[in-house]
Order: sequence, then C-alpha cells, then structure tokens
Amino acid sequence: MEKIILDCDPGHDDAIALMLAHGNPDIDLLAVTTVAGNQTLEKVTRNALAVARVAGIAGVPFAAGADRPLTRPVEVAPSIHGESGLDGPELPEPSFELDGRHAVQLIIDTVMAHEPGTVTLVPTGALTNIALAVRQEPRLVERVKQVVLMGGGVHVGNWSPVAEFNIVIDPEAADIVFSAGWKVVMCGLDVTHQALATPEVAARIAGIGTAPARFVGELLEFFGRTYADVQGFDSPPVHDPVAVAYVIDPTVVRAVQMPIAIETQGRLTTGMTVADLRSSAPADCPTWAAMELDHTGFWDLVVDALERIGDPSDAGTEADAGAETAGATA
Ligand SMILES: [Ca+2]
Repeated sequence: MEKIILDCDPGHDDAIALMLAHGNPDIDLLAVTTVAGNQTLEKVTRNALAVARVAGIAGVPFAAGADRPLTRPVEVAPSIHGESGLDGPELPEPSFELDGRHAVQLIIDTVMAHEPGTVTLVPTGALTNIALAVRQEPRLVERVKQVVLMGGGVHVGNWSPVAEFNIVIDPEAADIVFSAGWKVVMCGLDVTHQALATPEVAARIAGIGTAPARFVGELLEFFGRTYADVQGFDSPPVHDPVAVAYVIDPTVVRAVQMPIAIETQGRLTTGMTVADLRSSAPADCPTWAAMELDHTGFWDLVVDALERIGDPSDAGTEADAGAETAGATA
C-alpha cells in the first residue's frame, strides 16, 4: 500500500483524483487537505466534502489550508470549473466535519506520525500548503517518500504560453517545493494533455451505472464544454488523477529525471517550470517530469476504482433516494 496525502482544490479533475485514490486498493489515503486555486478555499473545501460523501469516504481527516498564495493575490478559475468550482452535478451536503487542524498542521502531523520514507505527498493544486509545511517543519524533506504533483509542464503552459495554472498562481510556493531537495515528480501538461476523456472513456464510465460514476459523467460533461470553449480541446484533459496514477503504477505514467526550476521573476515567463534538457540529469537530481501516459492503462485504473467504490449507502444522491424507496417497498 502506498500512503498518500492528497492536497487539492476540487475542481473537476481533483474530484476524480480523490475517487481514484479512495477506490484503488493499492492506495492508503491518510488525509485530504484543500488549498485555494480553482475556486476560493471555502468553495473547494465544500466541494471536497461533497465528493467524499458521493464516494463514501469515511474515517479520513479532511482539513482546509491556505486561502491565498504566499505573496500574490488570489486567482481562481471559474472559466474552467464554474462558479462553484465543481459545476455540473448536484453537490450533496457534507456528511462529516472538517478536522480541527489547519491543513499545514495535518500534513506535518501525518507525515511525522509515520515511518520515514513511507508517505507520498500528492498536491493537485497550488503548492502553498506544501511550501508552508516544509518551511514550518524542515524535517519533512527527509521524512517524505516523494512529492508527486500535478502542475507545470516542460516548456508548455495553459494559463500563459509557458506556465500552468497550479504553478503560476503561486510560483513562490512552487519554487520552495521544487528546490527543497526531496524527490519531486512533476505530472505536468506534457502528460496530462494525454489523459483525455474521449467519448469512448465517457461511455465506459457511463456503463458502470452507479451514482458516483454518474457524478463523474456529469463532471466530465461540464469540464468537456469549458475545455472546448476556452482551450479548444475536443475532449477534456483530466489532469489531477494522473499524479495519483503515477503513485499506483509508474509504468502507466512514465517519468524522466531532469533538473527543473521555477521562474518567479520573468516578464513573460513567471510560473514557467524551466527544465534542463541539454544533457542527461546527474544521478542525484531530485526532480522528474512525467512525459508519457499509457492512456488505456490510466483509464483502466479510474474505471476500476469507480467499480470498487460501487454505490455507497449514504451518497446523498438521487440514486440513493431511489434505493431507499425501493428498500421501503421491498
Ligand atoms: Ca487541481
């Protein structure tokens, strides 16, 4: 079992990453933390709890973290994720309370409570919480197994010509995380733009026939529309579960070792993940970039996780209400 902490900003693709982490039998989901990004902290935290209810996640601490980047003003992405941050499906009310701790404290406590080298951090939003955690507790660099993040890209961007959203909204935090010295695997746009939810993928998910799968189908429908309108994609790239998939099976998401630094001062290039491709990386280079995705293998993992999640009894969805009615008449 791979122990992970998912630090996210749900977010359509974050929601699917959370379901993959919960449903996959090789992942031990230790904690879920939220950070401002796709929408405000309040909205993404509510969304995380809604997804938890839909997927039947229980007994995992959820905590809210940074409500703004380290030094810059908040920037959110309603053009991609809608006003709620998770537009499309109906969002059920939470079925449990947040952990009382700040996300940064929960991250530190969780990592320090486990054996060194056993906990992987999986950030799928801005790197604000992770940067704050490693500043507050520098021993995290030695304790954490690796940081497998969604963000950046080798000389490719989406929020600017050369910068990806998660990195560019808090480049100072990204700089701290990429230069800390721990192993960082960047699952950037190079690989996540291969994680397309094609019509065939949507049909596979629809075929599962459960409430969580229908929820994912509605997410993909909305996400597909905004990605078509704003970014010109025929099918939406489902970024965040790629980082979870790397932790599950590095043969599905193949990474290459290379030096990567974050531009924080550029006139045109702030938030760029500057990768050095001039020669092969030194053996002790701690940064890696995922470059190649096994598309079928990746979606097999997502479909398998949804099948294992099944129909949780307290999903707060229409299907659940229907099941209760059926139960009452039986
Ligand atoms: Ca995200």
